[in-house]
Amino acid sequence: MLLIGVNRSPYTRRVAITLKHYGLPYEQRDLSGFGNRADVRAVNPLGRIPALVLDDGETLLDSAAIVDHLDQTYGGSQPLTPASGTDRRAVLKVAALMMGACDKGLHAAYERNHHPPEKVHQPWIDDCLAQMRTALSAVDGMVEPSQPYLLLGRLTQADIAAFIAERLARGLKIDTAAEMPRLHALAKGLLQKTAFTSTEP
Ligand SMILES: N[C@@H](CCC(=O)N[C@@H](CS)C(=O)NCC(=O)O)C(=O)O
Repeated sequence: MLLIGVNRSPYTRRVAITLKHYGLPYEQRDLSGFGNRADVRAVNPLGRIPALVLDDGETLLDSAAIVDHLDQTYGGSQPLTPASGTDRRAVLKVAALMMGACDKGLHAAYERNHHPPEKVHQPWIDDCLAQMRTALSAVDGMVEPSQPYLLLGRLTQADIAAFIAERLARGLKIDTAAEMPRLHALAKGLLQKTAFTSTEP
């Protein structure tokens, strides 16, 4: 398999961690959505990373669709997203909150990075970061400090999404150690695992 994207993208890293967790061999092309527009659009007409090119040449787009495929195909009896029922809904809910938090964080970053200074609208940045904070705080409230994982007593896509969102938040100067200390500690613990360490950008 070929993963298109850089791991400093939270969406790409979500896929990279999933591939590593399942022990799947893959190559990676370190392309970024803004830095390598033509190359990325050749793979994904929307111009976004990540994309995953399967061994038969099929290309999957969007981290949610990619991890869904990986969980279904390689998850066996313990997929990172449970196949059905309340456990599946619980994992998908946390993943939705955390991936949405990443979206809001990136909207805030794009406002600053893609506008001339006189056109940057600070209230929009503040609003996006406030939404990111409330989503992170909600998940912080779900962390049981004595447990290494959020749900089901094992690693799930909820943990992976929480991890990448916490990392992005820190990159955006949100002090997660002070504001979301349980989530911060959970992410620190996850970084002991090879799938997380080996995908550091
Ligand atoms: N919903 C998508 C979001 C992907 C996304 O926004 N990727 C960013 C990089 S972090 C990107 O390629 N942005 C370029 C652009 O939107 O033009 C996913 O989960 O894969």
